Amino acid sequence: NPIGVFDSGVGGLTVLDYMLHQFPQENMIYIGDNAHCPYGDKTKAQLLEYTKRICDYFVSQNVKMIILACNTTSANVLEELQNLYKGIPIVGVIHSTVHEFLARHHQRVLVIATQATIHSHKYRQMILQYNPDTVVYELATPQLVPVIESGQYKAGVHDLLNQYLSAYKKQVDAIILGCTHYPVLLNQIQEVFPNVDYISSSASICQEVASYLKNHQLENQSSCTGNIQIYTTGDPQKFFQSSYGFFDFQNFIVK
Ligand code: DGN
Repeated sequence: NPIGVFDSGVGGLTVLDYMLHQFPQENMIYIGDNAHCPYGDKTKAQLLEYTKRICDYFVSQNVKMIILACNTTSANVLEELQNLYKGIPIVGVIHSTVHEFLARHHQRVLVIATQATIHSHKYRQMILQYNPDTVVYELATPQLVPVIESGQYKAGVHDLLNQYLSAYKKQVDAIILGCTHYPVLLNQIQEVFPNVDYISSSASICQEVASYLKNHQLENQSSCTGNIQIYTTGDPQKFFQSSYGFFDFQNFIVK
């Protein structure tokens, strides 16, 4: 059975990319919900409506696990989805990202994410629950997802990043990229804000997925390469163009 992976758009491809490397034999279905992108300014009710539609589709495809490759939904509707789809394990990205952050023993951190993720304060709450002495700054950076989805992020993004981040220089020793779109801009972010450690919410999920598959004996034992299907609820051509340059589609067809 496949693993279902979804995001509001192309951002979750940064998660899929890690998953393809770590689990090359697994079948996966990716959905970018571009018809409703960005998710960052949506209400909880809207997020639940959109994500239920995607999960219903995954159920019809008999997925063995669902990955919310999206911080916004991981922060706002994860528990609701887990309660609605009890038979299927549903995993978000925030828990594993916080876990990775704590393992690096930093004192002061800046979390950048969408408005809906920042307003949930999930990162702050979870970090402080484990390590109450950490200084956690939270910053909504709502203009980044539209810039990344437009595919036009090479020009002008430096100024935008500077506006967002300059006040935090010398204040933190780590930055959490709390949106799965943001690794696309990692080089540009590092130029504006060098000499800190970066923790990406796209990288850390694989460990959690690996343990789950192993513990529940759900690993695909086949030695074949997995079957990957990539769908968007928006315009496939635009989806392909937005991700051109950071995701290698190889032989995948976007539908
Ligand atoms: N990639 C989504 C996240 O990690 O929150 C971004 C959501 C959006 O569409 N703004």
